[in-house]
Amino acid sequence: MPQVIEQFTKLPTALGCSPKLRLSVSNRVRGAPIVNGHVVQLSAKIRMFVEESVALCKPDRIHIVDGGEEESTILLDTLQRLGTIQSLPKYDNCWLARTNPADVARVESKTFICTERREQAIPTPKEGVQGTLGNWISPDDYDTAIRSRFPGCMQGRTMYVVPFSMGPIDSPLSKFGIEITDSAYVVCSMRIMTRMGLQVLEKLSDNSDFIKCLHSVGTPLSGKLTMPSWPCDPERTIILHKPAKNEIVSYGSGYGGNSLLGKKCFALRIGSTIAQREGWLAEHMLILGVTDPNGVKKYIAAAFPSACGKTNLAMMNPTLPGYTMECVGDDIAWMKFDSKGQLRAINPENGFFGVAPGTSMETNPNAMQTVYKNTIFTNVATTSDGGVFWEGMEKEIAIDVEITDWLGQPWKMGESKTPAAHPNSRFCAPAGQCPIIDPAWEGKEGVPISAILFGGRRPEGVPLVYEANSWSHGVFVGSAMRSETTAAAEHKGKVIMHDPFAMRPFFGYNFGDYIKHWLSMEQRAAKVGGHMPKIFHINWFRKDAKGKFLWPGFGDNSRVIDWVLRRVDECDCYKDTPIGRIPAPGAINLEGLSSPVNEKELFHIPKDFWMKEVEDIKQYYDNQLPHDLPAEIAQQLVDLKRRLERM
Ligand code: OXD
Ligand code: MN
Repeated sequence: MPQVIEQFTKLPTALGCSPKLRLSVSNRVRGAPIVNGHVVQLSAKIRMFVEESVALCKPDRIHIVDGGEEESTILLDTLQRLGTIQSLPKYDNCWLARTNPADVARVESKTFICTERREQAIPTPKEGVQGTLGNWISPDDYDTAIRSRFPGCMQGRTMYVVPFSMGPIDSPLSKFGIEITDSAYVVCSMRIMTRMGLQVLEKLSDNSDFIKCLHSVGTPLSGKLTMPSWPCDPERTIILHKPAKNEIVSYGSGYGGNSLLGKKCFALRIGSTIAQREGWLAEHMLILGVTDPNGVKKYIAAAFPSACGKTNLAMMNPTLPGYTMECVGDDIAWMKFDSKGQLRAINPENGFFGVAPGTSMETNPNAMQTVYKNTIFTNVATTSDGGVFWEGMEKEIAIDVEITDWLGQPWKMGESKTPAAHPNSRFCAPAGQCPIIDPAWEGKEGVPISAILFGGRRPEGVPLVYEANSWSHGVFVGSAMRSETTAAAEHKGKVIMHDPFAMRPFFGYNFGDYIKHWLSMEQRAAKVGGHMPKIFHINWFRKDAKGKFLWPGFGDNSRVIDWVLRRVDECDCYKDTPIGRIPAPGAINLEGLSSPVNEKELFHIPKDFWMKEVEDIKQYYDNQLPHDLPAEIAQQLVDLKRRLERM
């Protein structure tokens, strides 16, 4: 529904500078009045960024985001009046946003990395083959893309200046950013997903560098008196990254991954390029703390492609008696060696931007308990008692409630043919509300990582778990990862896609160089007297001949984690196979499982399947990385084939 023009927000000017100084300096940038905050709060570098952005985007007014409660209330109120969000009275401070149906997911085809030379950003595929490891844009085209979209794009609207930190503000592993955006939805979501506001401005007051993030939904008002409730410009959406300048520019989409620029754009794409330069890892990984029955605590990091149950694993309630699991993060890990050579991880985020469908009291009670306060839902269905609904919650709503689908249409369980919630609908909730949040989740030094897990949805052939024989074998396993596709991006249908390191949509630089960087970590660790964690591959999704899952999953995945951690302690509970080490018969603790599992089938390694897998991986490397594959990884594939032939 079209609504009234965006509000001129009247907020108390935030403190942080002397009142005298504030009075003596005009509170405008290039003529645009600052309606919240004061120009003297901006460091010279931030001010220059704001000036350039104002000159380009021509907003009517500027709002320097302070991150406070009062500001949040006013912004939510503004969004409500615009019709962008509606309140969910069943819960405490929860909101639902319904997007334009053309703006519902990350758009990988419109996401680019800008470097001088193409091969710095993406591998050169074999001639005639379409590259699938990211998109490159030249500096000239980058400038043209901006010039043809941004001039005047914020006319009639408010430009928000969002200072944010990826990682706990005082951690040496954290990095700061400034997101300039014309979306109040983005500001409210960034408040949940990052540490946002005046503390960050204070940190940057020494004029230190930050990641520049410029975002516009691309809907200037220019004379119009109304604005759509979900402003966007899907036809011209583009998401640009320039690692050499630590710069992100996003236009046309208000949806999460495209507009909350701290997440995929900064923490992964730009983050991975910084990590390569500085010798650490920025990864698409959850971080989980595991305490065993003896009270010994270890942390694992795990990479899964989007919507493969990462959030469920990150918040698992273990079924194995005596175990406790605690969540540090569900999506991204930044990992660096400490002075003793121990790899330590922080979760750079402050919230969860989780896929809603499939999340329920059965599959992830901790997530469900996290989302019923201070949460912004996007594209889920609503219930007539003021709550939310999505596929998977069928047993959790009263029978007599009426459901309205994500498009605002009446929806009937068992009758309607379309999903009630969009398959990529989300909850955006503060991580600190998770009942099993790890006590060390905001620790400055990060948590020590003992094991790295790779995984994916593999209905056939891939065992429940196997361990890599060495660091370089593990890196090979990560590079060869494949999974059934999901709804998190624009792909259609279920196909098994290569998603190396679960990073395919998120590499900030050439994947061949990324593999080399991973390989180099072993030597870096050795130099400071440390060693790399063991690497494992897991697959909760193997099916039997009738298409039934062979493994119960969820809390019972703790049984696999138990084996993984015993292997970290070098327990002799494994069996060598051509693909790696699998649990010795009986080594996985299956006691107390609600129904028996077919261990033999779960760990069966069919030679034909794996010979075909080797061929597929070879073809993938030949097609996608004909010039960029490190020799060590090519050798790993040759060795795997040789081991399989001897089977
Ligand atoms: C996500 C994704 O949103 O991986 O986390 O797509
Ligand atoms: Mn993700």
